[in-house]
Amino acid sequence: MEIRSTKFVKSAVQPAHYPPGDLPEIAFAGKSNVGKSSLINVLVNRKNLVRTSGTPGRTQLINFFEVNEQFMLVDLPGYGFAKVPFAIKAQWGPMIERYLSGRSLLRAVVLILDIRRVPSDEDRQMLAWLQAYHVPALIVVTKCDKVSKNERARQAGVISRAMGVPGDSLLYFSALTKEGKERIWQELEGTLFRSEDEGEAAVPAD
Ligand SMILES: Nc1nc2c(ncn2[C@@H]2O[C@H](COP(=O)(O)OP(=O)(O)OP(=O)(O)O)[C@@H](O)[C@H]2O)c(=O)[nH]1
Ligand SMILES: [Mg+2]
Repeated sequence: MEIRSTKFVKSAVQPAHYPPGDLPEIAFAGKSNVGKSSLINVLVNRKNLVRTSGTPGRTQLINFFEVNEQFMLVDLPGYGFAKVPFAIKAQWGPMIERYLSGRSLLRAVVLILDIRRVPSDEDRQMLAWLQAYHVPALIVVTKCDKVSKNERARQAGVISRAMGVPGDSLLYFSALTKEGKERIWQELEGTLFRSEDEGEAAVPAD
């Protein structure tokens, strides 16, 4: 993917505040501090388009970023961080669920998991939501620079079993080494630019 332009468009909580227009969207979801914002920055070759932080729970709104005036990348607030104030946590579920269930421009969600962790109930809940709303999910396992090849293979088994997905459907990534970046773009481009009527080509006209 050649990145020609990127810009922050806006933050939103409610549908009325989502950006107008008709650009297709890819959203990024995952536990707080898992590396969602870092993944977006690597994908668009920017160090700081999206703010990253050592403090979990930094991203608390839905943030929309426009790429190449062609599509949007959407950074969703992370879940599962205990120290986020109650009022924000209470707002989180409805905010995310409204977006996932009602955003017709949403083409896919990248669900990000930490290679070192066993997926949580919230990770599984997120995948279940996506399946319930028929949103294609791409599972990216990140922070791969932090484990050995053996550990990676072991964790791949743990993660695929916990999520109930085939092991070979997981994509591996590291924001540090940028491993996996091109592969993730290939998947995203396929989702973003697949023509509307593809798949119907084999059906006879009459
Ligand atoms: N070693 C390593 N560190 C990473 C990687 N990805 C992210 N980090 C670090 O993990 C921390 C959190 O990264 P963010 O990208 O801010 O995570 P986030 O999921 O957007 O966090 P919230 O917005 O708070 O939910 C930062 O200190 C990053 O530098 C990675 O692939 N490898
Ligand atoms: Mg973030």
